[in-house]
Amino acid sequence: MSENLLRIQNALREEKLPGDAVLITSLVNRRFATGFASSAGMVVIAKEKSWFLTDFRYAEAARNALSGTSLLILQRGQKYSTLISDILQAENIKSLGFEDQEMTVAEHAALSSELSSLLPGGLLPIGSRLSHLRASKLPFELKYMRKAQKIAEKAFEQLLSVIAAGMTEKQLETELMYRLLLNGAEGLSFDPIVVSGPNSALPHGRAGDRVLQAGDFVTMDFGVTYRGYCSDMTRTVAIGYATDEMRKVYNTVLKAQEIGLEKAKAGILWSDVDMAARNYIAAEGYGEYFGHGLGHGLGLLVHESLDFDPDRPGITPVNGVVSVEPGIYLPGKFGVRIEDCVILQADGNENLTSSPKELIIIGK
Ligand SMILES: [Mn+2]
Repeated sequence: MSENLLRIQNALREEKLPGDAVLITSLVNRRFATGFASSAGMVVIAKEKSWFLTDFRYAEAARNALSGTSLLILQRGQKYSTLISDILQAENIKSLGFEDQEMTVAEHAALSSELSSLLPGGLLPIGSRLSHLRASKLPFELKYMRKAQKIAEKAFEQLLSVIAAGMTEKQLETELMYRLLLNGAEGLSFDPIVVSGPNSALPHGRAGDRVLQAGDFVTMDFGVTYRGYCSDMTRTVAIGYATDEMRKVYNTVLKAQEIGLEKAKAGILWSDVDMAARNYIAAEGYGEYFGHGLGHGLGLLVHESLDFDPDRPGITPVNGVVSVEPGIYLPGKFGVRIEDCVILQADGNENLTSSPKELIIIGK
């Protein structure tokens, strides 16, 4: 049985999740609870039992993948609420938690009209409690995230001998995506960012037809999934040469990242880590050019909450995974971002990222 399903059942028993049972409707939390990926389905988790509901398309795969969870297959024309009603009655479930942050108003209205009469204790919103559980990773999850990062790094290492003046951002992006998949990525954690020259001042710009040329910075921000778990990394390289200003900005970002990496650990306020890196960039005169957060949690999603305890907002979790990615973006000129991801531990962190960070000048 899935270890995360047991965590959810413990949370129900300890009343950290409201209700006699919880209904999981989102793709990410279905996968979190069961390890099984499907575009359609629901999971009902009670304190001792659980049920995976899906349709014909996933019946065979779910039967092979799931253990310790009962599988219920929707018949054609049947509604999920019919299967859920059967469970509620058979198991004497009187109150049901639901993912209020992952549901449309219309879906909630339908669920409410179909199930409320069976639930004297009500349909209870669970807020962000499953994302709190997700924030602190289990050993198997960390293993998948290390693997995802290794795949990305291998692709990046290969890409360094491919990048050249004369190719377009789009061509470079294609070369990157090809190598990510060839090296074992299950998928991409997000559409890569490949931006060059003045475009590198756009933190979330997309690759276009611009041709790489000497004197450019090229920023590449990318990640892959492995068994559902995401990696995320950013490197900025120069083409041909780098001016003194480019070197100064690059080294400022690198030093800010080192400050963040030095401070990142579990059990502290993440905002303090952010502030330490930010203060350094401001002291170097670039404060107004670093307008985004220092980092974000990641896991089954590439952007996840780092909060794991509603009573201690902003305090970092043991075995939380977080990016450390300062950047400086000078409009119309260039930008630099450097991103590693680390596993937070009580006494520091484990850096998942080992790709080099000294300034690489391509074709020099
Ligand atoms: Mn990131």
